[in-house]
Amino acid sequence: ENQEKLDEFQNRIEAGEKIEPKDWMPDRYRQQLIRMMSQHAHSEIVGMLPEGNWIQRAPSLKRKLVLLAKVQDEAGHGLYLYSATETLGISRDELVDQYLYGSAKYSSIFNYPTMTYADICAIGWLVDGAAIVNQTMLARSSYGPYSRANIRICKEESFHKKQGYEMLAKMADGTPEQQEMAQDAVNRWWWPSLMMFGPHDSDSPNSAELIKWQVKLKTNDELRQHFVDRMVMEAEAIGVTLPDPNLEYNEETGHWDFGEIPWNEFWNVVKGNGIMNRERMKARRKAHEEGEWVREAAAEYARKKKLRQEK
Ligand code: FAQ
Repeated sequence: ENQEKLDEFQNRIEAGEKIEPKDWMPDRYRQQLIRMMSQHAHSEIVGMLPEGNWIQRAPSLKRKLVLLAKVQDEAGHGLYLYSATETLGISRDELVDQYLYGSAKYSSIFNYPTMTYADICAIGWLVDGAAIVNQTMLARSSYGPYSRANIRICKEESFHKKQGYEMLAKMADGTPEQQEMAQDAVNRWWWPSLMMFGPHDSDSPNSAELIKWQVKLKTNDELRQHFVDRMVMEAEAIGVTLPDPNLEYNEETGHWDFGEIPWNEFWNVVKGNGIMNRERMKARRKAHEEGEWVREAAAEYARKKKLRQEK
């Protein structure tokens, strides 16, 4: 690639301009975006499973409506993100194929089981909370379509987080059994939510390049620290405890220090060996395969409609 073009591209990035689909971009920028945006899209789609598991067992009509709306929003996020990824010159079929039958990743967090209804509360608070921290940053990303998709996603995620936090607060203020359920869910989801931000910066091969191109504006560790600082306050406000004996306010840095993340567990999940990895993939493949007739019918309808219009 010609150095002049690369320099011009870098200057545009540094001037804060958005890169749009028809603009020139380095191949590597395109490949990195396809990797990251499709991983994000797949995560939204697979992320419907842990919560979908509880729609039929929601404790009240109100909770059921809220959860239905939330899960439906995740589907919408997946669809905007697939469309945004397609602007980079890859088809939806290829993306789905890489995800269901190839080696594309999705977020580690969705490979944990949802054991009680309190898990739905903890997911809203912690998982959507982590997603907002990450995606508010991505809403300023240099690639226009990704940035705009994240602006919309964050608006919806804020509602998701609020509903989770509100439910968890209610449980934490409920009967002793409810309090125990709330605390147990927080204990199980805390460390996996910290892992959502990815490996430490020193072990993150993609960060330097993504930051140079302002696809990411902050590093994995910076975002994780921001999340911890915020969650410590929010946990205290509703009377739940974060399961880390090493959490301690550091006067010098002005941040909360925290204990060692179980990285072995993280890499094990990323490699496909988490508790729910196999089941999640099986459910997604089944849905895709059983939905084939719907895709065929839609394509056939589109073909006939076009023929009619041409007459
Ligand atoms: N899980 O070099 P880095 C949601 C992989 S939120 C699995 O640091 P990078 C909302 C990484 O891909 C969740 N794999 O990578 C919701 C790379 O492998 P590769 C989705 C992970 O890109 C809430 C390798 O490790 N959000 O869905 C993870 O600089 C509730 C080395 O890592 C996004 O995807 C992980 N946690 O930083 C839905 C946001 N972390 O690909 C339903 C967009 C790292 O080279 C219910 N993505 N890996 O083979 C990002 O911000 C970034 O891609 C990171 C990783 C931060 C995930």
